[in-house]
Amino acid sequence: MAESRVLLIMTGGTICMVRGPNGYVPAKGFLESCLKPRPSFNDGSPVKQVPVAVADGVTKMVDTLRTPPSKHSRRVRFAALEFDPLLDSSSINAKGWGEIARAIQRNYTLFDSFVILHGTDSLAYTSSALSFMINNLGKSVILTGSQAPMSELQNDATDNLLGSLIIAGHYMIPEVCLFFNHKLFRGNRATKTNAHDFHAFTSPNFPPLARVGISANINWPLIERPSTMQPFSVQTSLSTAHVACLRIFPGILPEMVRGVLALKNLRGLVLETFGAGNAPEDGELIGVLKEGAQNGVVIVNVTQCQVGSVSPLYASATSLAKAGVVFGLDMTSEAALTKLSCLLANADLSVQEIRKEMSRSIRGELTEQSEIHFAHPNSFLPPKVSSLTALGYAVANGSHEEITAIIKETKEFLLNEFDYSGNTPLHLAATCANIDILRDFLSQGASVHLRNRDGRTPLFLAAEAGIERNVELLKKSGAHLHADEVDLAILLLKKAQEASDENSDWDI
Ligand code: ASN
Repeated sequence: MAESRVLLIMTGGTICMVRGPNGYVPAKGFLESCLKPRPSFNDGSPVKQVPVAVADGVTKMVDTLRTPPSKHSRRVRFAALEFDPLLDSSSINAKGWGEIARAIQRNYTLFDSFVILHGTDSLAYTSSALSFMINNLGKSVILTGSQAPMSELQNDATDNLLGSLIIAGHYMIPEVCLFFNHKLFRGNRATKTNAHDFHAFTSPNFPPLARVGISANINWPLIERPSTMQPFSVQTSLSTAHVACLRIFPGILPEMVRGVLALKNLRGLVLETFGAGNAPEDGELIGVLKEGAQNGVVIVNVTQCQVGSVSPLYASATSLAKAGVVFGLDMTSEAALTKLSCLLANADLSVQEIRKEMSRSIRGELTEQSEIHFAHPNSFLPPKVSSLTALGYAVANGSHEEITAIIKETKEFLLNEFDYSGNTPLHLAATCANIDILRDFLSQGASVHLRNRDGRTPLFLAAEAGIERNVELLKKSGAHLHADEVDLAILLLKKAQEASDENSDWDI
């Protein structure tokens, strides 16, 4: 039966806490003490160990657990990597975000996807930060936590973790996501809006990417996919020490803003304004902001309202823009602050370039004005299956023109769908002599990590077919052999070697 491999990265938070004399504290050994005794996380199969990269160049064999089969006849095998010390998330900072990013990077080729367990207080900051720190993500990274610990009888930890594992183990959603209370949100769109209920997070300006009930309902058209043929990489440093966040309020004094802008080393400021981006029409206040912008501070305007965008609707917002304050449109403060910290840490970007990027969507974190579409009332979706089949034939015929026409006509994203034989279009293109088809699929965001019915990646098929150019292109786009394929590849290589040795004996 099919099995996915997921790495749980435990950073702390309520989900792993137990009662102590002074209140809840994080407890070590979550897998062993909380998950092993629970049948939904442990099907009771014999212990199996898998390699986990625990530090640079250091890999350790660790115990795993496996879930019972899902509705899709798939089991999810998972190992856990625990941070030391475990944190209440109110204490996390850029150093912790760097550690999470590095843990994903080290284990990227060893696992199908990643679930990060984290406290809820700063969860939206961490999920936003990671979305900007990770480039060309091809696998799912899902952050979750809980409002009540798994050690309590009534908790939301079981549902949140199981839902995250099910999504991570079944679907290739190449985004940093936040899963909570049956909903999967884009990580940089979510915000904590409730300190008490299980319904702790919302995504005010963007619909959930998925809802999980009896079955999972993924909103595929919303999923962002990498469209550059670059392998996965991470940026592990952030300039959080050079940014600040300031909330405008009635009666705010220009000297208060001046005080913040005068902070030594300040390079970025997120200004939380009223409504559609307004601040008091106070000449001195605007002058202070203008001076800050002229001194090179990137000042970004986001709204204090949960729903809606900053726009030049009112003269007040326009005055701020004229003073050099950048519109952050409908970004959350969490997204604005972490994006700014990430961009400021990139020495290749000028202040001007950073300002431009802050109004542009780089990870789906804001809605650019041009993205607001209205659905055509008569729009008609052709059946996915027939399009996929037609696409399969076109790839087999090497007919690039036909492929372009099918993709253009089909409203749904076809490239990560499995056809009747269990292959995605990328699997078919991997063994096709026309490399332009492969290049085209990759540049449209086809996932290099999906495995076909036999558990093979497109890279494996290209190598097996001996098409070197396709192998190189897939590798350049971040493809690697899945852990299960490596042993088989070694075996095949050995066999091929033996066969060629036999042939050469015979020749002699
Ligand atoms: N203080 C906890 C944390 O953020 C809150 C939680 O996880 N529910 O670590």
